[in-house]
Amino acid sequence: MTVTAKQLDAYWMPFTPNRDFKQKPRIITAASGHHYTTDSGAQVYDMFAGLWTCGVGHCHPKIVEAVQKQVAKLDYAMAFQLSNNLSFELAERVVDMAPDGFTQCFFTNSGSESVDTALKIALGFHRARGEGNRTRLIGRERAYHGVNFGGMSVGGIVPNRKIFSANLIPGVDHIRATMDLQHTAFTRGQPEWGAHLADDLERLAALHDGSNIAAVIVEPVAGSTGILPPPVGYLERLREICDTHGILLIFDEVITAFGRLGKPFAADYFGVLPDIITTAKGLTNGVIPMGAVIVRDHVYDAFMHGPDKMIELFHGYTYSGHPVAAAAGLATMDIYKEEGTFEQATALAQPFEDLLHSFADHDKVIDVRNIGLMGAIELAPRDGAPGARGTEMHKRCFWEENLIIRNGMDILQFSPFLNSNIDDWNKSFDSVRRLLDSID
Ligand code: PXG
Ligand code: PLP
Repeated sequence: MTVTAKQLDAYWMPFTPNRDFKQKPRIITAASGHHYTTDSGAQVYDMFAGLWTCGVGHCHPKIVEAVQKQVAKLDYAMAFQLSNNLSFELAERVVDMAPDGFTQCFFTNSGSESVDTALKIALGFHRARGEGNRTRLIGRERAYHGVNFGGMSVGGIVPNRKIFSANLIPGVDHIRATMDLQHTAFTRGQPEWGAHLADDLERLAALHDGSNIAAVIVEPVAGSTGILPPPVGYLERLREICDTHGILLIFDEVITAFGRLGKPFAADYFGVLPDIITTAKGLTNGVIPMGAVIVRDHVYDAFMHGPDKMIELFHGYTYSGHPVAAAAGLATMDIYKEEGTFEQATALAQPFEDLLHSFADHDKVIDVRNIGLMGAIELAPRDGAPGARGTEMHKRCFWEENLIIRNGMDILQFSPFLNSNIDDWNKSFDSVRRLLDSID
């Protein structure tokens, strides 16, 4: 092992059972293309593309070169009242790729920061237009919007909120999650059932009066809570209700942006236009931390009033628009275009769906869900031990099959590369089946 006991002890790992992990650590020391190398030299196939991050594969030579060059040329430049050329170049590329009408981009360093930035922009937008009473924020149950206080508050994951219950930001409500296995189990793509759940927003608008609501934030496809594609008509209905009441619609596209559904954004895929889009992950292929909040012109324009020598939005990060991250982002945008990454992802969606749904009749499987290159196989929990079966699958895939899959409790999740080889998938799903047959 490359890591000493003292080193292992020193690192408090994120979203990981530390004591269990440190008994038998799973440590990656290198990566190339679609494989990791472990500290014992094993080649492991990555069926999660990093953590939804590395769509075009690991250590893509074009990104590596861009980062190496940039770090030697301009390592950092003050981000407030000064900037670097690459941040502007990347902003232009991102808004050009975004749906029509998206005209500005604010840089952050992660999805969590993008979400909190978007919520602050929404509140500032209404205040700037003289509607400072619009302060309520609406999230959804079973949503993940990162771990900062705003995102956690609009999020809907109980363990993430539990110990902070008294400190979540005030004035937040949640609409219901869109999934109900009784109606939706084993659906391929978007379920027919569930558009009516968007009417929860109408109910909250009636309760609070719509004129007090600033924004609604949803993941177009809920990702980390187990791949929940939106019911047919659901996002359209949300948009409609937002329009009726003057509420801003925020799509949290930290996972879905940059090709995961075979389009630049989920907004393109579903043909529904939000007012604000949050991104991270695929913006730089995960190589350097970076996120972006993309807004439509009316949102930016609302801030561009008042004394023109004054800061319009009192918000920003030391590393907003970091030049090395921007270099990674620019190289990533080049690759998406030159390699036709989104077209590759589109072509892979059907074979991916078919492979996933070949598990539908397995006796341990209670649901299979998929859209684009996001997929989940939900296992029946073991009696009295929810999550145990899923966690065992994750660990045994790694140790016995040299394969990375992710589990959220008993939901096995798959986020393959946008430029995957189907042969690798066939092997990977054979591995999953072998283990699923053999575990309790
Ligand atoms: N919003 C969404 C929709 C996300 O998926 C975040 C915000 C937060 O991003 P950062 O960069 O702050 O982590 C995310 C992140 C999983 C998993 O298990 C998903 C995420 C992160 C970690 C694990 O699916 N998504
Ligand atoms: N805390 C302190 C003491 C700081 O000086 C700063 C930034 O200057 C921050 C937090 C915020 O850091 P960042 O801009 O990297 O988010």
